[in-house]
Amino acid sequence: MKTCLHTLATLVLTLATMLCAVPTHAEDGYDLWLRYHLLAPEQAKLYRDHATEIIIGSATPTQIVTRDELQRGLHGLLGNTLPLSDTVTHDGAIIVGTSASSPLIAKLQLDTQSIGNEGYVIRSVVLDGHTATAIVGRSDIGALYGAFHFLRLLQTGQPIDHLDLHESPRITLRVLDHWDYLNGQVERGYAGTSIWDWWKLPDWRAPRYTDYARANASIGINGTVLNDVVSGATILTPVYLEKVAALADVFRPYGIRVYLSVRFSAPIEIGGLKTADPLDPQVQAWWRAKADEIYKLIPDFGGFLVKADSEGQPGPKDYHRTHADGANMFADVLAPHGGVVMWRTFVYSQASADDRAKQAYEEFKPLDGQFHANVLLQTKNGPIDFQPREPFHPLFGAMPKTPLMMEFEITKEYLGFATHLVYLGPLYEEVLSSDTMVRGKGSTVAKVIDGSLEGHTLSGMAGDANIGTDRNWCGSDFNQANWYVFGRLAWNPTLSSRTIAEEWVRMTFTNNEAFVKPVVDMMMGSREAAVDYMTPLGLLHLMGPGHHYGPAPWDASESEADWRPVYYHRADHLGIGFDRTSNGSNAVAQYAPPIAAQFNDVKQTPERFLLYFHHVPWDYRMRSGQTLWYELVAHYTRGVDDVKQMQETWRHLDGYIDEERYQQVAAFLAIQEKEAQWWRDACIAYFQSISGLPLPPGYAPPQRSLKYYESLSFPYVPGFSSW
Ligand code: GCV
Repeated sequence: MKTCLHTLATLVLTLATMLCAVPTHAEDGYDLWLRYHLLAPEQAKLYRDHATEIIIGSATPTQIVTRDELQRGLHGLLGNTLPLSDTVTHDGAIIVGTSASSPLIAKLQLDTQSIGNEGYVIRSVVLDGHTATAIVGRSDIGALYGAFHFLRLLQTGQPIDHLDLHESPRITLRVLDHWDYLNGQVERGYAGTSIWDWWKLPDWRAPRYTDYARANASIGINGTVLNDVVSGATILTPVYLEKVAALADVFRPYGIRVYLSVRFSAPIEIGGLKTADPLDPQVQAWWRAKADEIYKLIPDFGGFLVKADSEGQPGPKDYHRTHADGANMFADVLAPHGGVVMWRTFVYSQASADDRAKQAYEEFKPLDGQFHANVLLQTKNGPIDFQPREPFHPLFGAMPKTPLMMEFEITKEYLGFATHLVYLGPLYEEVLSSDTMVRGKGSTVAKVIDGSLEGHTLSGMAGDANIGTDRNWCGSDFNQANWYVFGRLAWNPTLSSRTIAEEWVRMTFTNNEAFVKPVVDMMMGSREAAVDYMTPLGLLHLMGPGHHYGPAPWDASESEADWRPVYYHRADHLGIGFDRTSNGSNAVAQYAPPIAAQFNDVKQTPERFLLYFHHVPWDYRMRSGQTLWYELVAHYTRGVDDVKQMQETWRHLDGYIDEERYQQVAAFLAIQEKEAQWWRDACIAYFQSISGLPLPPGYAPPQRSLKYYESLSFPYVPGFSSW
């Protein structure tokens, strides 16, 4: 009888565990990583003693959302609603807030000097004779961030009984840039239309705005630029500013400030002036009045993002002024209100280009020291344009007197749109950990942008968002990881992308080790796979013209030379690659001398950047001993094989997660495989037509003719139209 009962109990426990591990209902991905599903019973049991009641300091809007998030999270994870309390009545209280707002926290006398205004301490304490967990910030926002961290510990199955965590962000401005238009289109958006329902704002504040704010706050994002950098001046009109103010109200409790992209020529377009010259007193007065109007509506408005003198956008050069003249005009009108200017360095003019890669440096480096204190120069991670792989931008480290802000692209404009599984963590990490050598070894890009290398207090990281109206926000479940890793690295750019991937997998899917490990491995290899099947060995910008979908290495149809793939790969019958050495465009000279020397020497250049810096013969001997042609074919082939391997991995994971998300990932991997094959075959067919070389033995020929690949056209690619 005893054995029978024992067997029955084991059966019930196993069944319960299975039910918790494998959701019985379909999921649509809406909850992102804030998916507070019931933990396995044995895990929940461990936590329950440390989560018995919630005590907040005062009922400020931020403390209320903090309390609500804790209640919601703990209810979901542990299955019971935690009572709210004012005093510690028994063991296991969670006390959250600041010492200014909570006498209980004040009593603890925790040292919060080092955590800054947005940091927090999470400490296991004894208070009034009871064990408790204190989540303490110097501001309400710090405490909110701490609460999200505490929930993450439970979501990822970590112990919470002896906590002593101190965290603070290393970067001041952690911002999402939305490339959203007022008509709902999203430039380079692959997840539906804009989540901002401008038409119904300010009266209808969709619940989704709050969920957006929760998701961002959970990873420390504290700013959002609502509109595209090229979206026109209408956003600055009173009708739209009211709508912007409504969004700012929703985001405020979550510590998220609103910013706007502004059009340089707005004083002409909506102000009735004849000029937008930044040194014209009337223009300055117009912007000053506009800034005052905005701050009246939105007292914590963050500031302006500006794309000027770039890709046809108006800017100070129209008036023979410099970028510094332009940026400083905005800086001066924002400074009295505490706002900043994020001035983009993504500039190139086709007229003067001998090498597009050099232009931002050439225009901005001489201006170092001329920008006012509240200007940041927002610089893309690489010198070209968010390619699957580029070396780090030479401006990082080159302007010691100016805060340089990182711009990463989260939306996968050049990396397979929504359907390719490409985790961008390794790309971001590769750039952030690159050594600029400007102040000797260890002068990493991360230290440039967090301000520590040159002692800047203002610092920033922006990510071009991949968010839209799709139910799963990002067009695919795995794309959510790219939003997540961006936020986590903006908080701390030295974190490892693997660690972040693991956190995300556990929170988004399951803690089951049999699932976590292979999925993290798959994510970590996914970016290299995409580089291999799209643009290996330092190639870049081989995508279809304008829309950037699929391969078109043959394309020379674009109006501007440096929008054409042929401009970038420069393949001819002798060899391939862009000579940026001292014999070529000399772009290498923009790097610090030790790096320049390395990139200038074909033998020292890492092979992943080979064709970015060098034009080399097809029979050039690679480190493997094989020819360049052989390696090129091998990389393209490996990329496809890697995707097949990802599919295989995923096939083994059926049953670990809900069917709905499982099936969509499987279907998208099939699309990725098809497109990876297309990329490989089209590129090999084209490069073979140039090199005239036979395929290396053992490598399959392209499935279709070059003519076929060249004939493909795609008039309705998402994320791109003639605007
Ligand atoms: C917002 C690339 C993209 C454009 C984008 C531009 C930029 O050129 O293709 O869509 O425009 O970068 O970052 O300004």
